[in-house]
Amino acid sequence: MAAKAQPVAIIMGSQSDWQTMKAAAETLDALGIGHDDRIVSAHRTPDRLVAFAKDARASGHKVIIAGAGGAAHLPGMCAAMTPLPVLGVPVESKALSGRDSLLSIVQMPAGIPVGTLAIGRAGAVNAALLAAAILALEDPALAGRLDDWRAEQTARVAERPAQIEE
Ligand code: RP5
Repeated sequence: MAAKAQPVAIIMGSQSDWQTMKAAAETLDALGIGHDDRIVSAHRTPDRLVAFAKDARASGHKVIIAGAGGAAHLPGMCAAMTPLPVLGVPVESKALSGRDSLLSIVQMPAGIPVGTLAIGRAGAVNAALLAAAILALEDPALAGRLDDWRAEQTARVAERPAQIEE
Protein backbone atom coordinates (compact mmCIF):
# COMPACT_ATOMS: atom_id res chain seq x y z
CA MET A 1 0.00 0.00 0.00
CA ALA A 2 1.30 3.47 -0.86
CA ALA A 3 2.43 5.64 2.06
CA LYS A 4 0.01 8.39 3.08
CA ALA A 5 0.92 11.71 1.49
CA GLN A 6 2.18 14.29 3.95
CA PRO A 7 0.82 17.83 3.57
CA VAL A 8 4.23 19.43 4.07
CA ALA A 9 7.50 18.47 2.46
CA ILE A 10 10.65 19.73 4.15
CA ILE A 11 13.56 19.61 1.75
CA MET A 12 17.13 20.66 2.46
CA GLY A 13 20.33 20.85 0.50
CA SER A 14 22.47 18.79 2.84
CA GLN A 15 22.49 16.68 5.98
CA SER A 16 24.23 19.67 7.59
CA ASP A 17 21.02 21.70 7.14
CA TRP A 18 19.04 19.35 9.40
CA GLN A 19 20.38 21.04 12.53
CA THR A 20 18.39 24.10 11.41
CA MET A 21 15.51 22.45 9.58
CA LYS A 22 14.60 20.10 12.42
CA ALA A 23 13.12 23.18 14.12
CA ALA A 24 10.56 23.29 11.30
CA ALA A 25 9.87 19.58 11.74
CA GLU A 26 9.45 19.93 15.51
CA THR A 27 7.07 22.88 15.07
CA LEU A 28 4.95 20.93 12.59
CA ASP A 29 4.94 17.99 15.00
CA ALA A 30 3.68 20.27 17.79
CA LEU A 31 0.78 21.27 15.55
CA GLY A 32 -0.03 17.74 14.44
CA ILE A 33 0.95 18.33 10.83
CA GLY A 34 2.53 15.49 8.88
CA HIS A 35 5.75 16.15 7.00
CA ASP A 36 8.13 14.32 4.70
CA ASP A 37 11.76 15.32 5.30
CA ARG A 38 14.23 14.89 2.46
CA ILE A 39 17.74 15.84 1.39
CA VAL A 40 17.48 17.29 -2.10
CA SER A 41 20.46 19.26 -3.36
CA ALA A 42 20.09 21.61 -6.32
CA HIS A 43 23.78 21.14 -7.09
CA ARG A 44 24.73 17.63 -5.94
CA THR A 45 21.46 15.83 -6.78
CA PRO A 46 19.83 17.91 -9.52
CA ASP A 47 17.90 14.96 -10.98
CA ARG A 48 16.43 14.25 -7.53
CA LEU A 49 15.32 17.86 -7.32
CA VAL A 50 13.61 17.75 -10.72
CA ALA A 51 11.82 14.51 -9.89
CA PHE A 52 10.71 15.76 -6.48
CA ALA A 53 9.53 19.19 -7.60
CA LYS A 54 7.68 17.98 -10.69
CA ASP A 55 5.85 15.30 -8.66
CA ALA A 56 5.26 17.34 -5.50
CA ARG A 57 1.66 18.31 -6.16
CA ALA A 58 0.67 14.89 -7.52
CA SER A 59 2.32 13.36 -4.44
CA GLY A 60 -0.24 15.13 -2.28
CA HIS A 61 1.98 17.78 -0.74
CA LYS A 62 0.35 21.18 -0.16
CA VAL A 63 3.28 23.30 0.98
CA ILE A 64 7.03 22.93 0.55
CA ILE A 65 9.58 24.23 3.04
CA ALA A 66 13.01 24.41 1.45
CA GLY A 67 16.15 25.17 3.46
CA ALA A 68 19.59 25.72 2.00
CA GLY A 69 22.77 27.59 2.72
CA GLY A 70 25.47 29.40 0.77
CA ALA A 71 24.61 29.50 -2.93
CA ALA A 72 21.09 28.54 -1.90
CA HIS A 73 19.40 27.76 -5.20
CA LEU A 74 17.18 24.96 -3.88
CA PRO A 75 14.04 26.96 -2.95
CA GLY A 76 14.01 28.97 -6.16
CA MET A 77 14.67 26.02 -8.46
CA CYS A 78 12.00 24.02 -6.64
CA ALA A 79 9.52 26.90 -7.01
CA ALA A 80 10.30 27.03 -10.73
CA MET A 81 9.06 23.47 -11.14
CA THR A 82 5.95 23.34 -8.92
CA PRO A 83 2.85 25.50 -8.48
CA LEU A 84 2.81 24.73 -4.74
CA PRO A 85 3.76 27.47 -2.26
CA VAL A 86 7.47 27.28 -1.48
CA LEU A 87 8.79 28.76 1.78
CA GLY A 88 12.53 29.34 1.76
CA VAL A 89 14.72 29.12 4.86
CA PRO A 90 18.22 30.61 4.57
CA VAL A 91 20.53 28.34 6.55
CA GLU A 92 23.33 30.11 8.40
CA SER A 93 26.54 29.55 6.45
CA LYS A 94 30.04 29.41 7.95
CA ALA A 95 31.63 31.84 5.52
CA LEU A 96 29.04 34.63 5.46
CA SER A 97 26.72 33.90 8.39
CA GLY A 98 23.78 33.21 6.11
CA ARG A 99 23.71 36.55 4.31
CA ASP A 100 24.66 34.68 1.15
CA SER A 101 21.84 32.19 1.75
CA LEU A 102 19.32 34.97 2.38
CA LEU A 103 20.17 36.94 -0.73
CA SER A 104 20.26 33.79 -2.87
CA ILE A 105 16.74 32.89 -1.77
CA VAL A 106 15.01 36.24 -1.49
CA GLN A 107 15.93 37.87 -4.80
CA MET A 108 13.64 35.87 -7.05
CA PRO A 109 12.65 37.30 -10.42
CA ALA A 110 9.02 38.42 -10.78
CA GLY A 111 6.87 35.48 -11.75
CA ILE A 112 8.36 32.73 -9.55
CA PRO A 113 7.78 33.51 -5.86
CA VAL A 114 9.55 32.06 -2.85
CA GLY A 115 8.27 33.16 0.55
CA THR A 116 11.56 33.88 2.26
CA LEU A 117 11.94 33.63 6.03
CA ALA A 118 14.64 34.76 8.44
CA ILE A 119 18.12 33.22 8.59
CA GLY A 120 18.45 30.13 10.75
CA ARG A 121 16.24 28.65 13.44
CA ALA A 122 13.75 31.55 13.56
CA GLY A 123 13.17 31.13 9.84
CA ALA A 124 12.68 27.38 10.16
CA VAL A 125 10.14 27.77 12.98
CA ASN A 126 8.30 30.52 11.15
CA ALA A 127 8.24 28.57 7.89
CA ALA A 128 6.42 25.83 9.75
CA LEU A 129 3.99 28.31 11.29
CA LEU A 130 3.35 29.89 7.90
CA ALA A 131 2.77 26.46 6.38
CA ALA A 132 0.33 25.76 9.21
CA ALA A 133 -1.50 29.03 8.56
CA ILE A 134 -1.83 28.18 4.86
CA LEU A 135 -3.17 24.70 5.62
CA ALA A 136 -5.46 26.07 8.33
CA LEU A 137 -7.37 28.12 5.76
CA GLU A 138 -9.15 24.91 4.80
CA ASP A 139 -8.82 22.99 8.07
CA PRO A 140 -10.77 24.41 11.05
CA ALA A 141 -9.33 21.85 13.49
CA LEU A 142 -5.81 22.89 12.57
CA ALA A 143 -6.82 26.56 12.82
CA GLY A 144 -7.87 25.84 16.41
CA ARG A 145 -4.55 24.12 17.19
CA LEU A 146 -2.66 27.08 15.75
CA ASP A 147 -4.68 29.48 17.92
CA ASP A 148 -3.88 27.32 20.95
CA TRP A 149 -0.16 27.25 20.07
CA ARG A 150 -0.06 31.04 19.92
CA ALA A 151 -2.03 31.43 23.16
CA GLU A 152 0.40 29.08 24.93
CA GLN A 153 3.33 31.08 23.59
CA THR A 154 1.76 34.29 24.92
CA ALA A 155 1.08 32.69 28.30
CA ARG A 156 4.78 31.74 28.64
CA VAL A 157 5.94 35.37 28.46
CA ALA A 158 6.54 36.73 31.97
CA GLU A 159 5.25 40.19 32.87
CA ARG A 160 8.61 41.13 34.37
CA PRO A 161 12.18 39.93 33.76
CA ALA A 162 13.59 37.37 36.16
CA GLN A 163 16.39 38.70 38.34
CA ILE A 164 19.44 36.73 37.25
CA GLU A 165 22.58 36.69 39.41
CA GLU A 166 25.57 38.10 37.48
C1 RP5 B 1 24.20 23.85 0.49
O1 RP5 B 1 25.53 23.89 0.85
C2 RP5 B 1 23.49 23.17 1.61
O2 RP5 B 1 22.17 23.63 1.68
C3 RP5 B 1 24.30 23.50 2.83
O3 RP5 B 1 23.71 24.55 3.59
C4 RP5 B 1 25.62 23.99 2.25
C5 RP5 B 1 26.80 23.21 2.76
O4 RP5 B 1 26.60 21.85 2.52
P1 RP5 B 1 27.61 20.77 3.12
O5 RP5 B 1 28.95 21.06 2.50
O6 RP5 B 1 27.63 20.94 4.61
O7 RP5 B 1 27.06 19.43 2.70
O8 RP5 B 1 24.01 23.14 -0.69
